[in-house]
Amino acid sequence: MSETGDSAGISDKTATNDSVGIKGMGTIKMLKPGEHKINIAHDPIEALGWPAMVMDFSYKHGVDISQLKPGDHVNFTLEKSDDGYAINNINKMAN
Ligand SMILES: [Cu+2]
Repeated sequence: MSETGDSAGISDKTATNDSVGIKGMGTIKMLKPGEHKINIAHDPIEALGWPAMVMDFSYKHGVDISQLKPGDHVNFTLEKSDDGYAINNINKMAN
C-alpha cells in the first residue's frame, strides 16, 4: 500500500475560482468618482457567465482612475467584494 498521508497540503478546491483575478474588457461610459464607481460597457465575462452589458462597477481603494476618460477601451480585473464584484486593476488599452 502506498498511503502518502500528505493531505495537510491540499486545500479546498471549490475556493479556487474566487481567488483568481476575473478578467474583463470594455469601454468606459462614465466615471463616477463621487460614488467610487465606473460605468463600463463590458464585453461578455466568461468566468462569471455574464453577457455583454453596461453597468456600474465599484473600484477598490488604491485604483487610480485619473488617467481614464469616457470612450477609453480598457481591460480590468475583478475581485469578489461584499456587494458584488469590484475592480482591483484597470488599464487603458492601445486603441
Ligand atoms: Cu455586467
